[in-house]
Amino acid sequence: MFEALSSRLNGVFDKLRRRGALSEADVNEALREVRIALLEADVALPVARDLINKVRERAVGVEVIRSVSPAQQVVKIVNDALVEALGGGEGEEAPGLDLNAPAPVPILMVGLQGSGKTTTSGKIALRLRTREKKKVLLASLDVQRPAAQLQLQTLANQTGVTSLPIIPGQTPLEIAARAMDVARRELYDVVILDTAGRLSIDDALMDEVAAVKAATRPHQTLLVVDAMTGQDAVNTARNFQDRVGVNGIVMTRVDGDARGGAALSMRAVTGAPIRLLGAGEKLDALEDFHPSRIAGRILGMGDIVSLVERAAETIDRDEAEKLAAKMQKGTFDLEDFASQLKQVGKMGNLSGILGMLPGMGAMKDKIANAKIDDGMIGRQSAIISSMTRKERKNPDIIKASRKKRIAAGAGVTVQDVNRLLKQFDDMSAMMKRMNKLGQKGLMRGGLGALLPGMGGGKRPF
Ligand SMILES: Nc1nc2c(ncn2[C@@H]2O[C@H](COP(=O)(O)OP(=O)(O)O)[C@@H](O)[C@H]2O)c(=O)[nH]1
Ligand SMILES: [Mg+2]
Repeated sequence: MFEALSSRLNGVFDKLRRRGALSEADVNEALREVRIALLEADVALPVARDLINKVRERAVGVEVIRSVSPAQQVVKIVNDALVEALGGGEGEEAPGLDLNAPAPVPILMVGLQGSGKTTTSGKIALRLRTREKKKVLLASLDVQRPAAQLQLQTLANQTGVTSLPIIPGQTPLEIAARAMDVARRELYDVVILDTAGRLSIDDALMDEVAAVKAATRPHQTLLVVDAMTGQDAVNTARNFQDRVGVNGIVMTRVDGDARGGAALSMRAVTGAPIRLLGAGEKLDALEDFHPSRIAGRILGMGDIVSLVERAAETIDRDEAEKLAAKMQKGTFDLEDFASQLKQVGKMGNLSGILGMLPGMGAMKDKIANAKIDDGMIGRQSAIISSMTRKERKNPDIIKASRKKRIAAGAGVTVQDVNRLLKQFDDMSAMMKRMNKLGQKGLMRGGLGALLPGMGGGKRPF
């Protein structure tokens, strides 16, 4: 669905890549074109504006990475901004369905008529039955169209799951209550409640859906939207979010030639993640939504993105290796400590940098949980900055009066200075111990010692 946007953006970046060094004007010109491309793809205006601003901010401050061109870096920056707009980043990859609740887990399907609710209900049922071995009950609450309940029953037969027996004359609320009742008694894992749509948003529809939601307290309320409807899909989503409240979006008809902007706007407009994509009429045409893969599809420049990623990693690896060598020689001083802090601060994400070092896999999660406080890194850097060169090379000379001066210069307390010196001491002591363990252990311990609450030098090896 992103073909048009993709080829527009490709054009922009091709032009950019033909330049060597990029001036600010080059970047601005490229961003103007990216903005137009986004708007033409039906990305909501505020969303496009945010995305461009984010990219501009990051492109300006970008550090030059040797072995990749500035244009390539801009591609990577745009890629990352797209991933974020699509709801990705920070380890959030393919949210999928959330079924983490006591059985029977109710899933409520809502949306306009013809958006694909009933079809998607069947698709989800099939997936849950086959992939996750769940016992699924399908129930149609659509009493608007005479054939609607039969349509779901047919789908249920095709997918090999049970559908709630039809009792003519029941209201949607009565059907929902009966479905939950049957599910509880017959020990179903999941109940999918397929509601009636309308041609457009109206109060009766919203009230009905809201009443069903209140009565069944679904764990997932999935809004089904038709990607082909572009901006309208976004408006529909905003409406449903305001009046019913949804916690997931399924975008259907992505197999068509929709312009894709709706997908890019959904997260920003509704706050809810796109969880699944409908990519055809067949019952197995259901896909997980992977923000980074989608961004990759839009930009079509996966090779550049990974090139820049690798190059950025190399820099930090070089730096880390240099530090490790110093540690080994025993010449690691507070200046190196500061440079290590800077590296950590620059990466923003400690688990990123640590993850590159050998043997760090197991620690990564712990680190992610440790919640490194940016302020701490800033404070520590400030403390080291207000030392003299001599003090940094030889921390032992830092006694009470120097500590007072340093603390005042960095705007911290003497305790803060003491804490930093202690940390450095621990680290030095650990390095001596670890000299026996070889470089791999050194790098591990060196960086690990920076982490608050991880034991620093006291961590057993
Ligand atoms: N191409 C395509 N068609 C779809 C998709 N999802 C649903 N449809 C079709 O859209 C039409 C309406 O679907 P339906 O599930 O009845 O919509 P509902 O009114 O929301 O329940 C049907 O003809 C479906 O086959 C999809 O992902 N791709
Ligand atoms: Mg239907």
